[in-house]
Amino acid sequence: MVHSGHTRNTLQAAGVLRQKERETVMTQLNKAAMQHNLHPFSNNQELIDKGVRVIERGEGIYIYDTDGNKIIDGMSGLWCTNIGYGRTELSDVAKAQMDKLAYYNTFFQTSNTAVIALANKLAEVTPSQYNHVFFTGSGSESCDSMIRLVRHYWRSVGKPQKKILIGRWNGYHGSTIGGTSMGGMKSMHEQGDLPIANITHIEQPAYYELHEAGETPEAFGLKAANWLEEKILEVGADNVAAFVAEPIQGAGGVIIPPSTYWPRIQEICRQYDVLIVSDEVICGFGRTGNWFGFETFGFEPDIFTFAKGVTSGYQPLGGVMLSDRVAAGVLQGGELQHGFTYSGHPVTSAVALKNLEILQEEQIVERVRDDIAPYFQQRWQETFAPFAHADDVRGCGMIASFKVVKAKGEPFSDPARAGSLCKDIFFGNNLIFRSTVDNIICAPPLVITKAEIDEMLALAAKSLAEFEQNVVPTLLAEEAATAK
Ligand code: PXG
Repeated sequence: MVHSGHTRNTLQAAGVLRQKERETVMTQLNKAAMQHNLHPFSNNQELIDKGVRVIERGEGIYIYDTDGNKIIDGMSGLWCTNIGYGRTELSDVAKAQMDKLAYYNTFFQTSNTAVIALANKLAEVTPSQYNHVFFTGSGSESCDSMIRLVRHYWRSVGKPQKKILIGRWNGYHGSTIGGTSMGGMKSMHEQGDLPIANITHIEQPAYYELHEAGETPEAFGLKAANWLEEKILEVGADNVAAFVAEPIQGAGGVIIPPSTYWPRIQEICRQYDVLIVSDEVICGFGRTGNWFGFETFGFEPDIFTFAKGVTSGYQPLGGVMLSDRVAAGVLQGGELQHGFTYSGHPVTSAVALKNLEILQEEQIVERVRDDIAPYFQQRWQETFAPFAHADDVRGCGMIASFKVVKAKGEPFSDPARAGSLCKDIFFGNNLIFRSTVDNIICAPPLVITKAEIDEMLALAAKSLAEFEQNVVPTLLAEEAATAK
């Protein structure tokens, strides 16, 4: 995470970029990082000159870089290290499994003991109607597999014309061709001639951005859900296969739908015989205070995708979980023409199983729901609501966000730049939060303690005060100059 040229100049002008950071940015290792490796979602040309931070080690909620900085990881890596760093139980089972059987596949009438145990465990920790899982290596592969399974299901049950999947603008379902198409990131669609055929999108349930004056969140939630009905009627219910959405949009900027949204979505999908797909890649495995986001928001998907938290990021693994209804359709559909070399990999499966056992044995999900998330959310509100340049202070479970704004209710004219400058200050203070447009986002490991929450939020408050003091005046002056 390196400052863009423009950002860097502003920070230097504002005296914010730390001497230490300037000195460490271009160590040999940082330069080497960019020599042969193209980085995801990065301006790789810019990074060649500016270097990157090289992370070497992790313990609990902390990571350490090669310059010796101790950094609070307020993002659980990329929303995935749910049980925190450094749990040697997971490396122990990985080694034991590699020593015993490093690889075998689940194609052509074979299986392995690790994947059998993991599939059983997933059937156990999910509500009773989910008993079949297809394994992949990532969230993106899960979303691609989901698209194929949805269409295969409708073909198998004699409705092959049901092909259209409806997603949401600004949703994120990964970076493969199917995942990018299903997602609603227009800048991603532009790089690759996407979406593919028979995928369409509706507007997101973003109350702050889209509500009308005087509209309550509950009324807005119903209106936003009804956009789905309008789309189904527009393209014809007989053609619609599924509605695909994250319970809370994560990468899209922590869009938490009003309580009325998901129940109405479920009603609409049942009425028009449209499958509900919940993308649980971020919300799954305890993040929202239940095992799955759909439990928090009160709906029952026909299919859900998962990845990230299933292994706490210790190994790359994802999957698609089918309800009994969908599984029955898929099972009657003949040979499944789909699969990855690493579907049901024994090592990733063994690590996932241990991770799920830890979540269960240490009652981490219950602790999030009853104790640590309520504390985190209360402290989040207390910390950021008083700031003049923070608005829409919000959260759910162990996800929280606020917007950096010109004034309450009034965004900066270049909101993405303001968000990025703010996040850079946090990063300079050895605290990793993420920014999406003007949303500052935090999703720490679920095992964070109350003392660590206090430490993290004290550092965050100090960083936001620095942003208000040192950067906001520059941004306001720039806005004033452009307005003239
Ligand atoms: N679905 C959802 C809901 C996701 O959040 C994916 C699918 C794709 O998963 P893989 O494992 O293929 O990356 C994701 C991934 C961010 C960020 O900065 C979010 C994700 C990945 C990278 C960065 O918010 N989510």
